[in-house]
Amino acid sequence: MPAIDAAAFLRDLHALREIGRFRTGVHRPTYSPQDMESRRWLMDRMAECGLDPSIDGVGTVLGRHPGPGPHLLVGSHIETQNEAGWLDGALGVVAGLALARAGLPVDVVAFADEEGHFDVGFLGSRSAIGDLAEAEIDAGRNSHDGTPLRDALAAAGLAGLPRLRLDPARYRGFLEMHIEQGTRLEGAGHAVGIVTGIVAIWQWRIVIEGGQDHAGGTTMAERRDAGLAAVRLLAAIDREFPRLCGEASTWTTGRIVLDPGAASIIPGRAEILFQFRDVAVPVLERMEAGLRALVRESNRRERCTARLEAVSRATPALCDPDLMRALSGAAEAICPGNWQALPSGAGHDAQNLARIMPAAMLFVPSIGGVSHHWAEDTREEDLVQGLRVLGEAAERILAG
Ligand code: HGY
Ligand code: MN
Ligand code: MN
Repeated sequence: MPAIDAAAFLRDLHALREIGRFRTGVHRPTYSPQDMESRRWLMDRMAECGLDPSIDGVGTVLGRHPGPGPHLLVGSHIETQNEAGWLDGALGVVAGLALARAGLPVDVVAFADEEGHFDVGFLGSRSAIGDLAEAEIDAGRNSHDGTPLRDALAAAGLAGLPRLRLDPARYRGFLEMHIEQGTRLEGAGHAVGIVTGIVAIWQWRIVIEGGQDHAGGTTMAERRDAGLAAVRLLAAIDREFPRLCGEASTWTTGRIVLDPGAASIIPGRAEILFQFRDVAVPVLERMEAGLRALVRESNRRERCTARLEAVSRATPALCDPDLMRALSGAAEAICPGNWQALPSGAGHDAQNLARIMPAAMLFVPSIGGVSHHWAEDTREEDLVQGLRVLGEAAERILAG
């Protein structure tokens, strides 16, 4: 068992929580001043743990272990959703610091923009595995306010820095510790989850053009109400998708913007951010075909025009069996019977790392399953016990 310093681990977590604090959570959108402060904070902690820190051209922070291999790569992300949780992402990075502090030969990484504040999709981890063209950065926009990604990188002082490219030969694999962001572990009374597979998120933008007009003078028969067309299309999706989906598929409309958004004006334009998720590509393809058919049907029936744009399509991943065996062996040794295997309904950087090296994830319970909300939380004993399982598994993998 590696000599884990639990006090230092918790101290780091709570210190990071104070950077961009929002109520009991954190507000650290990618490249915001508080996000860049957290990246500098992380680089200082990496140096303290004996790692050689660097930040790359899209803001990914890597702490390289100076010693001989074999190595493990351990990490996650440290930016957060807006006004969201203190553990989503941060837990996996700070856990990596704790393993380095315990003397394990690990590189620690915080991949930039896992949370998709920019519409490139997994910007940092896709760049690090060599799956991001410069043209995608040129075209990237902030998903909330449309700021060009190039402008955001320049404002953050990252323009012109080289982009990290991971060498898979350096690593036995990638481990990511993360909160579950669901209720399975808590519901089963288990303290540790060994992730079997990670869903892909297929993200869409649907733009509906109607006719802005007077809310009173325009009769119901002649108006072209983009808002109503949007609501009818989303209702049609919700009726049809249960017929097309897989056992654990999800679909979510995260945002509907009506323009001009005034009480007495018929909306001439509606913009929808819609996504669906599954761990199997054939199911994702079936849902895409269904979505396209429903958009065509809307254009047949409505006096408005709906346009479907694919924003990003991630790749689902199955976790590496050998790494999973090390994690479950460590869990059985440290908290016998108090763990289970389960799929991830959330997307994670690990699903990209799995494309170039063995990758696996360890979950700890989320209280009430709450995440992507400032009330997100996990019991400290679960955080520490999960870290001990991660450390034991890392030691087994490195000794293997
Ligand atoms: O949305 C997700 O699954 C991830 O937390 N960004
Ligand atoms: Mn996350
Ligand atoms: Mn998240």
